[in-house]
Amino acid sequence: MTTYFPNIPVIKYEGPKTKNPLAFRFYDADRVIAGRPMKDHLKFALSWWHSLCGDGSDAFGGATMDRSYGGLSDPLKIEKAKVDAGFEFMEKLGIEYFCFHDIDVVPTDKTFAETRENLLEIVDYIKGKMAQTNIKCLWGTSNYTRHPRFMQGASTSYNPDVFAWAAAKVKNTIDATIALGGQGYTFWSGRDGYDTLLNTNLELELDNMARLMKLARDYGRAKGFTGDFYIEPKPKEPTKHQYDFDVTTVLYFIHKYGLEKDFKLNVEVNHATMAGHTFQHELRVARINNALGSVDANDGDLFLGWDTDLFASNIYTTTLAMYEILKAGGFTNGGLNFDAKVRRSSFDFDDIVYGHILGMDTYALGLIKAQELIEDGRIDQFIEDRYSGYTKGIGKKIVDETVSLEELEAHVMAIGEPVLSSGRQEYLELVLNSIIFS
Ligand code: XUL
Ligand code: CO
Repeated sequence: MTTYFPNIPVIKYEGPKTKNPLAFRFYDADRVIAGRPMKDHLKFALSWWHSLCGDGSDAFGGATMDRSYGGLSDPLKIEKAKVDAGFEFMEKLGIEYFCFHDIDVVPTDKTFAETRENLLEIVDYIKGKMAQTNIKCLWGTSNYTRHPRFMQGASTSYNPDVFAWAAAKVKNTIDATIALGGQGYTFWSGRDGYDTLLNTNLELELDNMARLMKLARDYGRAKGFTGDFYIEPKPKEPTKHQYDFDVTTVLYFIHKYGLEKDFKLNVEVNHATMAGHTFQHELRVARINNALGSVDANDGDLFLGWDTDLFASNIYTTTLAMYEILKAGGFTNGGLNFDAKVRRSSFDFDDIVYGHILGMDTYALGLIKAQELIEDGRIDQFIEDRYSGYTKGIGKKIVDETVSLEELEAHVMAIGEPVLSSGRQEYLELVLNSIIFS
């Protein structure tokens, strides 16, 4: 059998002290943390697009990576080789899920009817591989950035024929996702946004964006899809103002259009920082609204500022992220999808392996540290104590909404100036450091 990663053995846990680059330092799949094995907390997923399709090209230059899979030229053979390579990769790394776009798995230069046929053929091929492994589909999505017909948006295009194209693609991708047993379908807005309001009917575009989501929901449910629909926030790129700006904006949208029973958030690290938020902020907002669905696990480069999709290497980010995910009760249908790519200069196939080992270890250590943070309890206790005024007296009346403005005025006259206590940020950062570095 052809191997695409001949230098790569099955990657095993060897512990933090190992010097073996092809081993995990922290990811120990079956180690139980807070009552569940690490692999169930983390639910790592391969992103088909970055790892199997990405060729290193960027806005400034062409491909640096050979993705012909051994010099193949027949497009369908390449797609099948990608499946073979992807499954070999996932088995060697112990990754149990994958995410895909429609255009990641089929040749992209065909008619709509040919593309649909190809999709059915490749889905069957993937199903065959799935039957021999325990690898599952986390979620599917449709791409509407690549083709020029979507240059002015997909469901938000001024042109209803473009809306129809977007809808037809969504239908086929939902069919493929259901066929693969996927438990999620993600909407990432592509070019749904605007560059200037001088040519844009903002109200109609947002209404239409919701209309396609309602059609997708009704179609998916009618076809027996029981998983979650996700919306993935992103503030900009490629448009100046993407409609799914951040978690708060998407929550407003979900509620305005009555989508809250079926739609959750797929929160991406790099998109959070592009919106001027920490990843923890975005996860917290999703969590307190019971809308945390899944995560695109990457990292941004704060100096560059654009969507760099780096593999995660920042333990602070992953510790505070896993803290939010643990507090949310963990993933149900969602997981950690590596929407991350190796740098353009890391052009060997083996670099994708190092990227995933880095990302998996960074999230595994984040999980370990997040659980230590929770068990340590000092930060949670600090917050509980800080707000304890709301559990008694006038504070409780405010929370219970049994107080009037007159009563609050009388309270002020009785107490004079409030007695404040320190927010202790530096102390809390010291506690966080002491846990991360212990
Ligand atoms: C785009 C992005 C996509 C989505 C899936 O910035 O993050 O990879 O995650 O379409
Ligand atoms: Co993403």
